[in-house]
Amino acid sequence: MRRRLIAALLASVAASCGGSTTAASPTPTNPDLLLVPVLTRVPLPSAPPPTATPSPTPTTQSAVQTITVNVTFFDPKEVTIAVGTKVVWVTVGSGEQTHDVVAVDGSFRSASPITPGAMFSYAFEKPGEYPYVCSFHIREGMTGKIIVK
Ligand SMILES: [Cu+2]
Repeated sequence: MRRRLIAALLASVAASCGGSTTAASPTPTNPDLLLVPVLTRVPLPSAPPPTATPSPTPTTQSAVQTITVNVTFFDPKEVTIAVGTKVVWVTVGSGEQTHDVVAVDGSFRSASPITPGAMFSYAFEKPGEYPYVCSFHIREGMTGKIIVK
């Protein structure tokens, strides 16, 4: 009887003291982590200010007019340009299509056909109206007109 009481007391003492040594200490904090400076890129005072890249002054009216040579049509079909404007016909689509650009009055004429992916250009120096066709697709209505003013 007495031995049992002592054993019970010892057991309760051991339970109350043992196994709880680590819970009392707070989680360690590294003070250095809180003091790490945040590195940012600050431009040096002596650095020259960013220079504006020289760019050509935008012109209100482009001196180049592009016309797309599409499946069976020119896009845009009709354009009005200023004297001196260069018109560039650019072929698009598959290489199986053949096109050319032929002025009705004979004032300009591209290679026939234009190499697929290639382009043809002509500068219009005289005012007037210049209807033109694609000789391969004239039956499909593949015509256009340049109005030079
Ligand atoms: Cu054509």
